[in-house]
Amino acid sequence: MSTQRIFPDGFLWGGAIAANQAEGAWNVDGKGLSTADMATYKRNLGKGDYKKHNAVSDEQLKKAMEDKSDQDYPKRRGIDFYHRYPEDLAYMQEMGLRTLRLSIAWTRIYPNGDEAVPNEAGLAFYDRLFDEMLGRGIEPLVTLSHYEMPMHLVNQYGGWTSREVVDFFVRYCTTVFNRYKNKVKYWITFNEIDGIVRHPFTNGGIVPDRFGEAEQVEQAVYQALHHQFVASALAVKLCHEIIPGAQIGCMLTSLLHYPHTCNPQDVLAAHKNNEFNLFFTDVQVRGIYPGYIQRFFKDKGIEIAKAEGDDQALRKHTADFISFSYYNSFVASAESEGLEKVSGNTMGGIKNPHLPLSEWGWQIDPIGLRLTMSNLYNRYQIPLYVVENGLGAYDKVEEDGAIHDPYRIDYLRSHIEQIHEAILDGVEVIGYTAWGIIDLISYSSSEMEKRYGLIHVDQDNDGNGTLERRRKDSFYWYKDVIRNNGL
Ligand code: BGP
Repeated sequence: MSTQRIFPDGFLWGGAIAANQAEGAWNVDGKGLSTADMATYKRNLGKGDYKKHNAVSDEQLKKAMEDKSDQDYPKRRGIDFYHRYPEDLAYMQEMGLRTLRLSIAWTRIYPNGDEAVPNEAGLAFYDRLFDEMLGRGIEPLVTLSHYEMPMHLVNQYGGWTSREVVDFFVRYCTTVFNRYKNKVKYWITFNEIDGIVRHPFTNGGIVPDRFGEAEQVEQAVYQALHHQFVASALAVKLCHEIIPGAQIGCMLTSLLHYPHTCNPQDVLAAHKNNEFNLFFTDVQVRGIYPGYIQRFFKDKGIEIAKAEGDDQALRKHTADFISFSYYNSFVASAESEGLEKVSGNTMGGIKNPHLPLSEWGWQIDPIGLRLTMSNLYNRYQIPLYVVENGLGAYDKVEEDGAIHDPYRIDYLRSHIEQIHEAILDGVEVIGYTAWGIIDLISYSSSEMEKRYGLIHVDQDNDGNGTLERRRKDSFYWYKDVIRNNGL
């Protein structure tokens, strides 16, 4: 069998970043405060031991809102993409990227979220950015909401628990669709919409302390999620109306679970986790709340308040494609007591003895990507888009300035191989955007030194550094992959 893996013509090779982790310039040109600007870290003992300081109480939020510095808030700094994007895009063009996935910060367009008139300076920034991309032959893939929302909407309305936020989001979408209709043809509604279950504040603007008991938080989370589902459906509708020919997708965190053993109880445990992971695409692609989730709500006493027309909107305005992130896989067991766990990371779970771990304890599993693609495609039969995949690792800059990252090349190569396998199986794939194509602030730990980039950025966890950009070995490797349209 030939080992050469050639991808379909027009396959969109690319990279991915997000506004809140890259732009910085948190208080520039009229930008409002966002939930991402609240994210800080607690430093504990040393390397890799920065602990996320979750915003869960009003007290913590008040402190963060009053703090006007970016000292303890790495996402406020980002990598200064806001000012350095021409240089960054020049590197990406050199690499041959056909697309770049990025997000619009809602707070640049509507600083508070509920204004009647958008902020022109914010709109103008994305005009310049998209023009620069298009001029360099890089197609924008734009996420409307990537882990951030205006803080004002959190404080005045309760984040996505409020129905009114749907209207504000629709206003924001209408504005950006109209403004960028000649520049952006690929859109994504909510980044990792399933994440609200794990991170209510980041994804939903929900401050858990305001709800008291865990059950009430859960009730709030699913109500907020319903509002996001509806907002996503309305964004699909608007996008199709305003930008003929555009494609707009949903976005899922792939959380593939394997059974710990062939004991049917373990198989069932894995099945349930996998089914739950697909609940989010069932709503956004099939347009229904599936039976298994209705049962889950019933068992938990969760009741979703729906407005007239919600069910119809969900059913009618489904996603054009499914985009997803894939980093690792998991293990499920009916009885997890006594089993070895993966530690030192935010993903957690039972250890899979067959898989190596990243430096952050994420289980590296390329075949899991193929399985994910097969599962999604067989279930929904619409195109897939791999919009996040990559390895977070410590990198070392050698004296001559070189950065040798064979571990990252291995990771990317082995995952791209599996995408190719899926394509041979008939799975339709629009493209692949490697996460953190340029080093940026980690979402989960707010660290800078958890690096995903193929382009290095000289900045440490505390914000020290020249911000100078450098090509890593993986840069040259990916450039070859793209030039050859495959491996
Ligand atoms: C996804 C997010 C990204 C990104 C990535 C890597 O969940 O959509 O924003 O950061 O994970 O995660 P981390 O930065 O925590 O390593």
